[in-house]
Amino acid sequence: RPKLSGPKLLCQMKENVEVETLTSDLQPFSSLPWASQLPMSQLTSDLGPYRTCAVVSSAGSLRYSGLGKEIDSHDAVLRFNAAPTTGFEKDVGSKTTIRLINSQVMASDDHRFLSSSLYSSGALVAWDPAPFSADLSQWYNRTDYPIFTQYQRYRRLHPMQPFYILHPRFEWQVWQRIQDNMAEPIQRNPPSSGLLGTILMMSLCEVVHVYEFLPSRRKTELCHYYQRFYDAACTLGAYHPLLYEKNLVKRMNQGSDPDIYTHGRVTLPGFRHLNC
Ligand code: NCC
Repeated sequence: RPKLSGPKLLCQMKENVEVETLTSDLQPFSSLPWASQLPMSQLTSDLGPYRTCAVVSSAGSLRYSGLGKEIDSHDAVLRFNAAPTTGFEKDVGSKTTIRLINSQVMASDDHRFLSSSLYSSGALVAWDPAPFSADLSQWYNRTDYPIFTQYQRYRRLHPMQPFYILHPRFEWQVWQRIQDNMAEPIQRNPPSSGLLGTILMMSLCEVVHVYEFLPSRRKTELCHYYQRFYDAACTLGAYHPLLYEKNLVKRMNQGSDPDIYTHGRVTLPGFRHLNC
């Protein structure tokens, strides 16, 4: 299979991937008693468009980066899971426009999802590793973690905060883009939150800067900038096809290599203004 160049890869992504979220009128959810807790419209019609956006990976290499001001200067900032800003403003900034969380975070006691104020700024977007077929009824009855019960509980406590759930089709469309651009078969596990969030922001923004997804010279085995835990698998991947995701992002990058090396910064175009 011929290796697609950056511009072709970007166009393939734009044409084959659609950020889709669950809405209250979607079957089988529409016939459930709690359907009205789901948003009436799509995330992409409610949020943005933004001019500049920052995606902040949770990588340990953000520690001592001093990137906080630069990150906050964007019109919108996306963060992941339980990644905090308090106490780390100098390195990661303090603005949170969107927080993308996996269903494990919503379910585990450690993250105090229902009670911590960490999750209360900006819009929330949740996802769950659904079966490959992405059949909604099948998924609903067998989610990886109890995403739907936790969603209902959270909505009751914070009814005014925008909160979306990604359609599993989206995660598998992104997965297919990775697989179609790799010579070898990759594991059938969904992409990491990092890549899902990056594609999400490319759908809402004119320019997207992704920080420390492709590691800079600060590359470290420290897993997260906010925790004293060391594991190289956080950067290289185990469950997620993370190394392949990074390969793909490297090929789509429109910024320079020194930008990666010194700032851990990748520059990606938004889909809207991309000429294909
Ligand atoms: O670690 P996690 O991801 O929350 O990180 C968010 C995204 O940042 C990128 N990253 C992170 C660390 C690192 N050293 N390098 C990186 O590039 C990745 O793109 C990552 O997706 C997830 O994807 O949702 C993940 O979630 C954690 C965990 O569930 C949450 O942090 C909550 O504790 C997963 N860890 C485990 O299951 C143990 C991780 O595999 C993926």
